[in-house]
Amino acid sequence: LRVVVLAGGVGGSKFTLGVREALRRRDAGEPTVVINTGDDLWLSGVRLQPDVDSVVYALAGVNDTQRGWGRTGDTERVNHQLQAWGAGWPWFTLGDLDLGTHLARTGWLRDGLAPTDVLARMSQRWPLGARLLPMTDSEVDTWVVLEDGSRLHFQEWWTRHRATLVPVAFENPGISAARPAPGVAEAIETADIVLIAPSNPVVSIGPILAVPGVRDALRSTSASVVGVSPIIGGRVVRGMADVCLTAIGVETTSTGVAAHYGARMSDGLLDAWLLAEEDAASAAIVEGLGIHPVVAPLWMTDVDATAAIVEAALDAGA
Ligand code: GDP
Ligand code: FO1
Ligand code: CA
Repeated sequence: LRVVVLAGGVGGSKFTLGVREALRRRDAGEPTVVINTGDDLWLSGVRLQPDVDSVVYALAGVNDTQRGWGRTGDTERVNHQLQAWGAGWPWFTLGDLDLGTHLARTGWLRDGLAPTDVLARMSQRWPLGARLLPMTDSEVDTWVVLEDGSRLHFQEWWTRHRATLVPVAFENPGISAARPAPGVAEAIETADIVLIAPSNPVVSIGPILAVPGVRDALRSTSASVVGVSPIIGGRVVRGMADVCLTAIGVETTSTGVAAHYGARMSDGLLDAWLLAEEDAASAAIVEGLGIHPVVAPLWMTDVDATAAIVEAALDAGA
């Protein structure tokens, strides 16, 4: 079964673990995961790719599940030195093990490898059970526009200010000149099903959809496109997606996000949408949008629970 997942970081990683498990149980091969690179930034001379690293570390089983990012059991000896030099950002932690990743990646980039090839190299270290692709090989970092017109990198807005500065827009400068990374459009066009992970619709899924060519591939593929709500009972499960959704005029509800992605039959993307049991009453609204509603437990409490969500999504897309 040719499954493509559009994913961000923490939510995307958890979901991807469930997709891998569900396909293993069906002996149906490995998923292709298209990962958001809008979180990426240059810091202290190294290139960070937070969502890419979240997915790699989670599939490798070496992710810090408490913090939701970085390596489990990491230390901060080098970070203390960076802070002592006044290098980098005082509010941003670069773990020692994590720095190994950033140094390896930055070295390969300086050798002329594209991010797609860097990720292919990284994927050889552990048996990840999935094919990982960045959404694009161009640098298209996400920047947050504030009410006074000032702008700051998404990572500063989130890690320094915890999304407390009111955003009015999110931008990925240069994305209009970007192209899907090699293999991305083809994977979507030849897929049997495309799953939109319950990631942040604005800063995780949004940049992926904003890469010229991705939306066209999603609209022209014969695959079913099935989305999973990141909102349960009118609330985000974690993070700042509510702040992001409000900034772009989308209500923080399962139906609001479904309407934001839109129905394939009316110039949008979705064939089906998974709503949590807490939102079952809204299924009729989703149906009214021209999107097939599927009510299911949507708490990704562990791999088994997530695999069950994926089974419901695969059945919806069959
Ligand atoms: P980030 O890049 O690290 O912010 O992670 P993502 O964008 O991939 O995922 C963040 C989103 O995942 C948040 O909006 C959460 O609401 C959502 N999320 C996290 N855990 C769960 C869960 O158990 N179930 C569902 N449905 N969504 C979840
Ligand atoms: N998130 C934080 O809240 N504080 C940090 O100091 C921090 C460091 C960090 C280093 C590498 C990396 O790949 C991710 C890191 N994150 C940190 C998470 C990062 O902000 C993620 O982009 C968000 O969690 C959203 O995906
Ligand atoms: Ca992210």
